[in-house]
Amino acid sequence: MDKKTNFSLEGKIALITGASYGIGFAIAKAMAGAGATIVFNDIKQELVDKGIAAYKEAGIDAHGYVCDVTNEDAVNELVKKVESEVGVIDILVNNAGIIKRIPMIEMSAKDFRQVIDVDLNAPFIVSKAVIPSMIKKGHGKIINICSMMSEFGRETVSAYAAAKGGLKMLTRNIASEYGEYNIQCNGIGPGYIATPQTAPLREIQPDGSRHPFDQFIISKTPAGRWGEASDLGGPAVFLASDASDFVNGQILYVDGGIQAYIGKQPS
Ligand code: NAP
Ligand code: GCO
Repeated sequence: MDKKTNFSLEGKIALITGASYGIGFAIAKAMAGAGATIVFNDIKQELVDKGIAAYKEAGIDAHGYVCDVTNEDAVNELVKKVESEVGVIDILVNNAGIIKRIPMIEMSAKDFRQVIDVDLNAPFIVSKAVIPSMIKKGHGKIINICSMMSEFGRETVSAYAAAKGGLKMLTRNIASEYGEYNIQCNGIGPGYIATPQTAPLREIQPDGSRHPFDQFIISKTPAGRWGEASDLGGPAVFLASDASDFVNGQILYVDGGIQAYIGKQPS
């Protein structure tokens, strides 16, 4: 098999942060399907347990750990534990993330900082913790889960857009600084995906109609649908595989074409 068309992840260990459910879970499932050993973390033991059960149900023997990715000591502890119990991490997916939808002038600095902490500081902390072993091993893949808000703003998501815009540039900087060690760092920019994070934007209205934002996204997406978390699995496997060894510092948008489309005229 020519290395450049090798999409297999056999023999590779992948850490996906915040992957008990949602996009992280879907990416982990796809990577397991390509042969990777899955390691994931979540903040609460009960969620880690639920995640392990869900992976088992999917036929995956995942390794789950409790860890708050904003806590540098806890992250360093996690990486040490994983290296001794599972092995050196070949693939890191910085997936854990939160959003707070608050008009900016009503948002407290505390809330703003919390979003930046999880969505930007944590990918820095976890990447910093895994890169030294990747350098020793002679290869590594880092995939940061960015967002359309790495490119666009919208009402009420100032902290999230600032974090995801920063995450795009952190991705490019890691690519620049560590490319010489055969470490590739890229981003995936999902469009609007149906997960718990976007559930409030899809709530059925009291009159039984779709949420106005739901209708807006449908009109802006050529495929006329929200993305599913599973739509991100293939792109993630590609960026985690040997086949993407010369792809570095890129953000791969998986948005169903929203960014290419002016939008359907309202009927
Ligand atoms: P989600 O359903 O809210 O899941 C987020 C996950 O991150 C949860 O497992 C959560 O655990 C975990 N997490 C949050 N804070 C953490 C922390 N400090 N330490 C460890 N784990 C933490 O979100 P999602 O929709 O799957 O999104 C996953 C990623 O994709 C996020 O980075 C998000 O910004 C990004 N994204 C989502 C969309 C979308 O449309 N859904 C689009 C673009 C980008 P808890 O349940 O314990 O909080
Ligand atoms: C929002 C949504 C978005 C999506 C995603 C789009 O409130 O606009 O939550 O931010 O989560 O990031 O790519």
